[in-house]
Amino acid sequence: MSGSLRFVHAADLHLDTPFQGIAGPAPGVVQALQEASLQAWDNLVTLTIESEAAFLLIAGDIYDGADRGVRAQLRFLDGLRRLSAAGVETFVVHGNHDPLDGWSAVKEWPGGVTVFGSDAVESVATRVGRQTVHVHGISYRTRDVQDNLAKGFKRSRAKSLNIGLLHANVGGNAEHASYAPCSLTDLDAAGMDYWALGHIHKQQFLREGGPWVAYSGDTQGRSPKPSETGPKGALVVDASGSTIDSVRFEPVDVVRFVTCTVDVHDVADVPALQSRLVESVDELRRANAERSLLVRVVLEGRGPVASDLHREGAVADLCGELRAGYEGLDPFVWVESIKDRSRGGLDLGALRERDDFSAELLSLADGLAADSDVMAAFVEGAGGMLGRPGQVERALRDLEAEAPDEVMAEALELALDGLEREADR
Ligand SMILES: [Mn+2]
Repeated sequence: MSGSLRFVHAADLHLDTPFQGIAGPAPGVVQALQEASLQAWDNLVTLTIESEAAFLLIAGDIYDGADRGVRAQLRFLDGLRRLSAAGVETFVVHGNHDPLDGWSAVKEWPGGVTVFGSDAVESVATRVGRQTVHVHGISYRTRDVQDNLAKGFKRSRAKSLNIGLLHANVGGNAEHASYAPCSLTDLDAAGMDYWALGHIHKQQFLREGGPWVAYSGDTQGRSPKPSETGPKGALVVDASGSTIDSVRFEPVDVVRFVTCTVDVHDVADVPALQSRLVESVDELRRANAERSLLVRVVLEGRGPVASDLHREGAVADLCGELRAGYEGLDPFVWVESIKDRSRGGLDLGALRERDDFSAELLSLADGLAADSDVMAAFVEGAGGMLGRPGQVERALRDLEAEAPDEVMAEALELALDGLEREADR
């Protein structure tokens, strides 16, 4: 198409990232994870070249830490050289994970690479065919930038494509640190046609046109957290003049974190649950073909199998069986963990009507549930009473900062389950 141009927007490469929160992976999985962020970068370079993009935008956090490793830097440079040799320009800003005050092994960049400074927003004009494109950007000088950097951006010329390249928390996303905080209104005021943002790892569009405001997300998932699961990649953008025609997501990730949620309400027993899990994981494999998978299984709902799962070691054994079933596959499947949030098939209504210890326990819990502050204090106090604070802290952290009422519900369920099982004997 004459008069049109294509570019690729990526961010948060976190090259050589240490992976977090993954329970005891097999050796092959560890190795694959160590390579994953670097391979995702290679894939991004290939995607950019093969899609015949004119330039690549990288919106910060190329490296994971300010003390960037040589391995990550050499791999990054290698990709930039490939882009340069293919005639593709690259525009880079640095973010909170890789501010300019960090150490750099690279003193000279290949031709066609622009690294924006941190003193003020810089504007670079580049020719793409018969069009001029203005890319505006600014890097973090140091990790903790609290200035509203968006306010320094200003459109260059009315008719050409204007792009803002920035690493920032727009709109106060509470799940991410509030670096370079700004609002959508600040971004609008700058008069850009496209905002290429980095920092938020979940791909999202804050606005689809007038102007486009996009987070590409990170290029490789890093943990089982919700913002790190699912396909990870870059945005391929087509524009004509100052109009954005289309924006499409392309995955470049190598290992994908996925969540397999199963409701146990109609699962009769442990073997039935195992079959159900294999079915669900196989479905995930089909949906994510060609990617290695790190699967977190979450069991929820109320059903008879829950009390079997609450037995010592049951969940760990089930996890081991699942792992064994997927051993030796390429791309691999690794069941990272099973989070058991299932509840037994207890009839709480009937239980409340009784006149025994279970009923009294439930009544005590109902009383606590009436006041959330009292409940929170109780949960904290109960942890201290167990006398092994380290272990309790770990257990509570494992509940992933669940609200006190959820911790309470789980504790109550376990206690009632145990009491009822004793009564059955
Ligand atoms: Mn990041």
